[in-house]
Amino acid sequence: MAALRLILGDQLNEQISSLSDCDKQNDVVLIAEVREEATYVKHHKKKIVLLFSAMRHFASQLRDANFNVAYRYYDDEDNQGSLLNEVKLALQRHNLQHVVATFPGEYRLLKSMQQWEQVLGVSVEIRPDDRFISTPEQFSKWADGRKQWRMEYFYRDMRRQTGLLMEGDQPIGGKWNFDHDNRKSMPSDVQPPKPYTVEPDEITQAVIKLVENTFPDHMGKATDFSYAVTRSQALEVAKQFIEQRLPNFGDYQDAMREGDVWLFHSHLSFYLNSGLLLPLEVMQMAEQAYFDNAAPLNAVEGFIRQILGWREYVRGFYWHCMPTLQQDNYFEHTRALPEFYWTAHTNMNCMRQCISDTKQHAYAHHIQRLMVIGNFSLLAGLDPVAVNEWYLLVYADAYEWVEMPNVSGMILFADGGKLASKPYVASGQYINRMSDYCKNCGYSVSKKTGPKACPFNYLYWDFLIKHQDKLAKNPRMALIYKSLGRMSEDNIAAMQEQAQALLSKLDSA
Ligand code: FAD
Ligand code: DLZ
Ligand code: SF4
Repeated sequence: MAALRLILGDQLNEQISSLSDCDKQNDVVLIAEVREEATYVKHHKKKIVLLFSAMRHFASQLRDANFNVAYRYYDDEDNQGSLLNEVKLALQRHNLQHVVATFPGEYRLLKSMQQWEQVLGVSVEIRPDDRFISTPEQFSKWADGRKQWRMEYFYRDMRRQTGLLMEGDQPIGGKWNFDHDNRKSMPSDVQPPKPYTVEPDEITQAVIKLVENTFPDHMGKATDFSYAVTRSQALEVAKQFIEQRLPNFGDYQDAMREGDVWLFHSHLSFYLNSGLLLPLEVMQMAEQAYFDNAAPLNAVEGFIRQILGWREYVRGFYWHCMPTLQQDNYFEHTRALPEFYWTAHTNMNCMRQCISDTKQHAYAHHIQRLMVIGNFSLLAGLDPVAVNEWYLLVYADAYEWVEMPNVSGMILFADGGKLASKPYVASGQYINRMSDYCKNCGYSVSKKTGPKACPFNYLYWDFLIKHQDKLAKNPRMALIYKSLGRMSEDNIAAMQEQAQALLSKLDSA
């Protein structure tokens, strides 16, 4: 039976399962820019440019390969505004009775697609998304059999399954994990290479105009957009990463530097998550660099761990824990986001830098997301729903399957410790060790109380005191609570008072 083949904005790859047996003569491939997907949160302008431009380029790539493509532009007069209604219209126009789609990346969309058979009166086949190495069922089976879901053990299974960096059933180098050699701070004379940029072509320029005019109140600017929008450009980003950055990836994975958001990271999440690149091919490129002696094992293993470990793990975690994950709020936090999450106007230089980078690029690297913005979000008791919404809209690589486990699980501990064995909280000392932010800050990182004291310091201790009932029994927190026990009552009272004053100021602003 001839079929309508639906390709979502984050499924832009010719190998996607919904295209696998496409009849180029009779089937129609639908790609649709729609208001519902572009506005269910106010995505950063660069994220919309990235997707719409990549969708338009992908449609043209499919046409060149003789697929019959129905492309729906955002400003088509009869644009239906939602995927459901675009599918409905395409079925009518092309007289089709069957839809083939690939499993989407968000729960809300899956639930909607699961109703389509009933609503549209046609057959709808939702195929697995085999760009991922593991399946949601595989994760659930793995998780159901154990008390703790530690990424490390899931990752080892993935290494065995793929054979990546394996010698028989043993890890190459005799260890699964080289983190001990990683995570150095970055000396000031180390100069990361310049990031790859692409001059916008006519298609991208038209999208930039559309986005600036249509979404004026969304975050950021579209006019200085320079990301890859085709598979060949994305492959060039990957190639340059492997050649220029991968050798230092492990060493400086956790480092932060004022004025440089790109450092030695890969910047591949935009392309992995939208389909322009496939995770397995990128990991194989990195593994080959190790075999060619072009990158050391600590860097290559560290990079592969991020994709084969974390990326696969969070996707399995998301589907296993939804829909309850979106309501989880272990610490019962309810504070609204401070205004500076939108403006970056704050005296805390680390927050100012990380939020400015985010606004400018729709990107921040992992440690900025985790140990600066994430750390503050937990210490300040921000509402998990509001924090999730912020992270989903500000980053160009954000889709709920990857954003929500990182936010509710990794940074907020809102899941009560299913993903992380302890909350990722730290005082200003950590930020000072891993960055140069504190040098240009109005606060003093060495002070715990007083007008110049670093807010991360007193918020950190205040958080630990407030949540002692929930955290003190955790063996991984024992040392910290021991230090707290050695502090004088006066010192504790002063920090609590100062934390309360700052939090009240946030509430009243
Ligand atoms: P690199 O540092 O070069 O890492 C290589 C790849 O590993 C990334 O491209 C990504 O695909 C994968 N990866 C690394 N860490 C993670 C992780 N924790 N979870 C899943 N994949 C990972 N990543 C997203 O892709 N989308 C998100 O919406 C997102 N939200 C995040 C929110 C928070 C609070 C935190 C702490 C992390 C989030 N991450 C998210 C994970 C990570 O920060 C980004 O994948 C990474 O910064 C992307 O930049 P990069 O491609 O240069 O990554
Ligand atoms: C993120 C996004 C945006 C901004 N716009 C579209 C769109 O117009 N059409 C589309 O098919 N997909 C879009 N997407 C990606 C979807 O939101 C994504 O497929 C779901 O969130 C599931 O991951
Ligand atoms: Fe951030 Fe504190 Fe350092 Fe200022 S002193 S940059 S607030 S950690």
